[in-house]
Amino acid sequence: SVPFGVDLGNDNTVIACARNRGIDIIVNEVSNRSTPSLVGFGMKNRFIGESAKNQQTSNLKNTVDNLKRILGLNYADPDFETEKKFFSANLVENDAAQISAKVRFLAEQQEFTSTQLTAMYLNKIKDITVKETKGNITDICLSVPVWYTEKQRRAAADACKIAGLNPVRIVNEVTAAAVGYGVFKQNDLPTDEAKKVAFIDIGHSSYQVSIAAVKKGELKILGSAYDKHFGGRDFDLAIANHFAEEFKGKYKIDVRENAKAFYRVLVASEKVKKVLSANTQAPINIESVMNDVDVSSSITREELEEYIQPLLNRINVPIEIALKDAGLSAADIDSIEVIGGCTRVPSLKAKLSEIFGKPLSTTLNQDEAIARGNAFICAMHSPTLRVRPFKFEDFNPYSVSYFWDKEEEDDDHMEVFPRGGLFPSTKIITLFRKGDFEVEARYTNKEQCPPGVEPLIAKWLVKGVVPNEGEQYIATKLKLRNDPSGFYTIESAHTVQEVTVKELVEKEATEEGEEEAEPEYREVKKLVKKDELTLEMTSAALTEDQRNAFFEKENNLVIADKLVADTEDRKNALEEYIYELRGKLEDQYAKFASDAEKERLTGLLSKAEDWLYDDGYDSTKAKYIAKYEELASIGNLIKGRYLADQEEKKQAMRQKQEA
Ligand code: ATP
Ligand code: K
Ligand code: MG
Repeated sequence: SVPFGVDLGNDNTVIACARNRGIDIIVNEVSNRSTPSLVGFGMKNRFIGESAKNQQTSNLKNTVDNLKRILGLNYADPDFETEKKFFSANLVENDAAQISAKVRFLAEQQEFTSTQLTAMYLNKIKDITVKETKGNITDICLSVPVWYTEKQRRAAADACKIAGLNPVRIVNEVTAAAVGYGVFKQNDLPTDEAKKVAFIDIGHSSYQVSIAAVKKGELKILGSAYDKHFGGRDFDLAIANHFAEEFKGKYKIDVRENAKAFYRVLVASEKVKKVLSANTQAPINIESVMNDVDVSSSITREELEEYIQPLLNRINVPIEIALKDAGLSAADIDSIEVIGGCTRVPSLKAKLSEIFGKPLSTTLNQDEAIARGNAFICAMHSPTLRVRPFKFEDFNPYSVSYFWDKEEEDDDHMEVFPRGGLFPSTKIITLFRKGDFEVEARYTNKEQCPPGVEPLIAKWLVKGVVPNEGEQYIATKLKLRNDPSGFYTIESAHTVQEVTVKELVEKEATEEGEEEAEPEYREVKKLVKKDELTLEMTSAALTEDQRNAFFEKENNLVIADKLVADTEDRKNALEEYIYELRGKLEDQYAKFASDAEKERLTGLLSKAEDWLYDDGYDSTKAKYIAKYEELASIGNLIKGRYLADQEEKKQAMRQKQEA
């Protein structure tokens, strides 16, 4: 499998693969280095990525964007209240108390869960990569926001699996960029005292900052923080709201009352925002935005700054939290690396620079750094590829405790992975048990987590516990792990028992010539593994059955979409052939067909053309092929004569030259 890294952005997704001794960005079907992150549903097929973006304005209700904001989120989560305003599709609560989109697809109402929607999108991303690399794409390193909870990480992993991908690692976005920095800048990094780097990513929907200690060959994330609702889309909305107000007075229309009109203002606002990153003023013109009214206006950079002031006023907050976690002050930071599309906004850059009292660095490609880091991490996990060794540890953002039914122990729980610890990390605990038992992992403090997060992370039934005869309890060892993907798990469990073993007593080396002393043994008590225990986990992940059902459904949708695309291709080929043959019949083929043939073929061509606009407008792939072949059987006969004549002329010419 080609190491495959995906930066699933809320706005656009970037793909990287490790190839040719380096990391390449994979371009999509229209040669773009990033692909819009959305899925649309139509009468016949789905639209994913570029094609979804192209139909968005005309199919708002059946187009779902902002995928990563609803992935793994509960419908009742207070965050969803904030999110709703960014969606044009109808979002409903599903059986799992999570979010599904209710769309019109294939002429009926259908629902797809946020995990399915993300899987559809990832499957398209995989398809783009397979086409571009011609390689086998199976293993993926997918990045997610640092604020993703266990539930959302599980949903991200499930989405990969439904798309036929094997998530070798789920990694935090900023961490992936930092790893890329550590690897690609290897030779400029110190070997003794670590360089302190602040990595700041402000994208379409959120803002994340991580403080890292980077050395040659290794990296530690010392602190991470975020603002879940701070990104380009908030800027777009602020601009759009300003224009909506202005148009109300100026044109007596309320674009907010019309979803399509407001969406078009939003799209125009994003363009204006981008123009203002390089210019101090930008025009906006939308034809017939609603009620046949054309609107036009303009905005200055100062005005934009005014509208985004509430955001800019809190830009310091995540930085302060992350610095505090890292035990550092702004002055300790050696370098500030900014990434994400939104960091192109001049006022935002100025503010960041002011906070640190230093100019910003742009060593990293702000759009591609995360994807590149992911591809490198995926390559690290590849059994066949050898990459430069690089060690990185991430910051655990939420304290997690494990709970059990108290028996012999003093406590019934333990905080195992505290906030601020590094992961991956392992801790072994011993419990004294009479038989099978349950363990739960829970977030210790709800306040540390985004609001709305349920405390329970996962639970396990530990099976196979049998005390020794005559004993009430047996020591049970659990290997608890905050794994490389940030999941809180129990990796393995076993019981131990005390056995008495004979151990050789080591003696002073005997002098040469002295008689060999008899080996001496003593009896010692030792703890050895008794039984390996089985762990039955209930986590936020889908059950295998659920996942398999989604996987199958997704495969069927892919097959159906492919049939629609192939049918469309065959139809286009037929249409083109009709025009081509008709033209040639009057031109280069004219003298190679008899009048009777011409009449017959012209008749057939007209008939085929009429059919295409009538019964054949929406026909099957087989019928398009059959029609094509019917025409080609006569067309090829005439073409054959024409080609033979061409060949004869060529030969004649050659003979003439040779003579
Ligand atoms: P997220 O990281 O939040 O999931 P994302 O990764 O898709 O989202 P990015 O690709 O980092 O986001 O950035 C996209 C955002 O950057 C969009 O809001 C876009 O309008 C904005 N953007 C892109 N270019 C510019 C520019 N020149 N000036 C201002 N904003 C820009
Ligand atoms: K992006
Ligand atoms: Mg991003």
